[in-house]
Amino acid sequence: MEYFSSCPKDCYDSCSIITKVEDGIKIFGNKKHPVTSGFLCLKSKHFVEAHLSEKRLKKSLIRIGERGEGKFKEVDLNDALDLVAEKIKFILKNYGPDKILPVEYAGNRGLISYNFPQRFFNALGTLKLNHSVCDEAGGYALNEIIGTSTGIDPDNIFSSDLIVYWGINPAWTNIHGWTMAKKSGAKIYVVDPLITDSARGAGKHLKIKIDSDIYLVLGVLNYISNFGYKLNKLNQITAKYDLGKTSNLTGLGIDEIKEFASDLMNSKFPIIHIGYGFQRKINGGLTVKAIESLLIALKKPENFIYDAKHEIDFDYLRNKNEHRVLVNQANLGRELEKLDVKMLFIYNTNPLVSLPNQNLLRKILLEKDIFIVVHDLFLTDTAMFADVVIPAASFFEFNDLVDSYYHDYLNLNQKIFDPPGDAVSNHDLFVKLSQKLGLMNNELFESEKDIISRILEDLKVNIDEFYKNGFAKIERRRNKIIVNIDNFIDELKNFKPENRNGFKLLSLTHIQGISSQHNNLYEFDTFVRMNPRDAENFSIRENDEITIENEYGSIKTRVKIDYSVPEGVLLIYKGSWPSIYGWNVNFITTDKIQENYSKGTALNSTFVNIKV
Ligand SMILES: Nc1nc2c(c(=O)[nH]1)N[C@H]1C(S)=C(S)[C@@H](COP(=O)(O)OP(=O)(O)OC[C@H]3O[C@@H](n4cnc5c(=O)[nH]c(N)nc54)[C@H](O)[C@@H]3O)O[C@H]1N2
Ligand SMILES: Nc1nc2c(c(=O)[nH]1)N[C@H]1C(S)=C(S)[C@@H](COP(=O)(O)OP(=O)(O)OC[C@H]3O[C@@H](n4cnc5c(=O)[nH]c(N)nc54)[C@H](O)[C@@H]3O)O[C@H]1N2
Ligand SMILES: [Mo]
Repeated sequence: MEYFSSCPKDCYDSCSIITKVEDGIKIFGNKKHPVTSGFLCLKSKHFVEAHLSEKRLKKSLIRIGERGEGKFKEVDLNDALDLVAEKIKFILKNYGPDKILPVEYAGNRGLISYNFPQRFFNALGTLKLNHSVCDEAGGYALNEIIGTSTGIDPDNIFSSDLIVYWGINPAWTNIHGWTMAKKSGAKIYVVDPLITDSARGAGKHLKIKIDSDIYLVLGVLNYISNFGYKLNKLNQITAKYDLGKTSNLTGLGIDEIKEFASDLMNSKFPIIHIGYGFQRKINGGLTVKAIESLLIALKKPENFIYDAKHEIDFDYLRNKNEHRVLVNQANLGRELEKLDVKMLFIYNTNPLVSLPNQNLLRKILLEKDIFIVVHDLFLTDTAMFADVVIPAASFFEFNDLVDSYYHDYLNLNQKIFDPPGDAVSNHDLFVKLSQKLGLMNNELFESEKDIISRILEDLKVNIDEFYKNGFAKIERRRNKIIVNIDNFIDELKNFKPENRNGFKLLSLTHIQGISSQHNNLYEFDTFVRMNPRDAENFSIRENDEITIENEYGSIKTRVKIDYSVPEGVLLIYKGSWPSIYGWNVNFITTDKIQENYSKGTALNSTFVNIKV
């Protein structure tokens, strides 16, 4: 039998998958899907393995040991939900709904899996998480400077003659977009201080000094102003950045900068794909504005890719409640320190791996009297801290629709198997909880099937085609572009580059994992990578164990000497599970936030020292 699945992971590509169930389960990329185009990425290697894994949770767990110790007893789902419902009722009665915080994110981006649970929390009027650990700052920046963060449809890549990947490693994180770009025949630039696989595969790698992107933009703006591409209000600032000065500040050659600027001016259809990893810095939002200002000067402000919104009725999916108070995700430990929260309800996310400043977050969870519920497929580090753990279904076990923040195809995800044991989908969990709480609102009980029909009807999707192909193209939500560079100019005037002693620590995305997911199923890369010159200066050899420390904490790990990492920078991949490897990079990442950019994370603005 063949089914349509859809990758629901937090990734640009949102692939349409053909799942064949004969002797076992095999997955393939849907050949008809224009972005998936018949192949799947390396991380999909673990999807079937994760679904079938012996490590999957099949029973609910109730804590019997100390918090974090990982000692639980197995109970029936019904008993676990009774306990959770009683606790919620108690908190509602004695303290009020604003003492309950759902902590959730994009572990499953299915329209139902991601949004339906919010109907429950909206009905109760609980606190709400401000999702700020990923792309928030850059999105906010784009909205401020041009009124939208939704750029152009990547189907346009085939019409482009110049594609700039700025602060993104698409050969790893957006492999289908990268493949499209390579096929298009366009000249490809990668702007990155590291020699990534994308940099290796690009026509031109601008190996910029770390955190010097704003200078590159100012230098290019200065140069192209000679050819009539001007942002008049910026002239006073850009005038100071001639080619010589820009070359010094960025480490790029004068000819390289000139060639880049000329290519941008001469291109009929340039596209700049602005990445996510590099905007997780103190000046991240501002850098995104700077890159966009280049497109404004070129009179092509819409020619970027960042994220995408579609004409999907999210208010219907979540049943909006505008009165919920926001709690920031990127510095959750500090937020919980201030607030008197009584319950965390955690699903679709693994905060005790993924959030910065783990030492503080864990300390608060150990010290404060907070009841913790976790719904997950595995006994993650977060689940180890729970009072109640509920087993979750895999995406082969429920019906859903999956959109993309990159392309414009909505994918079908069909239920193929029943969940094992007591595992429940996000949808079914919140239906059951609503029943237990005696809630009456109809929207809390709407079936998967009805929600899917309503969304497809709303979007005017041709149903026959959709079920024949497994996907449909839908409308991108377009806001009018309204250029406003006034704030940007003020910020540039006050801009200070980050300067501190020690190494800059980048924690980046690995090709094989998907954030922390599946890192319990294979040997995760736990090396710290450093430049050979730095290693020599500290007399460090390959595989030596070193201590990396700062004001947030310290970790010990082994070194890989790697010339693709620039001097003065250390690189660790995100996502290792402390319960398996004893540490994770977030024990030393900063929980500083970009205050004026919707409190977006600055975790890649971490400075560390090393001890040999
Ligand atoms: N295989 C795989 N794909 C994924 C994911 C995954 O876990 N695995 N995760 C998904 C998610 S959640 C996200 S957010 C995206 C992230 O996708 P990306 O943004 O591609 O990921 P990062 O590796 O965090 O950062 C990208 C690049 O920014 C560069 N960079 C760092 N500092 C600077 C700088 O000062 N200037 C410039 N120009 N560049 C700099 C880094 O060297 C790095 O190569 O990927 C998604 N796709
Ligand atoms: N140091 C450092 N930290 C980072 C980053 C970095 O670059 N460096 N990147 C940040 C970024 S970009 C992101 S997006 C975040 C991601 O961080 P998280 O939001 O923690 O994402 P995942 O690690 O993918 O964890 C998702 C969890 O959801 C579970 N899950 C999957 N499907 C379902 C489901 O259907 N139902 C339920 N209930 N659970 C499910 C998975 O098993 C997994 O435990 O990490 C951030 N943290
Ligand atoms: Mo992300």
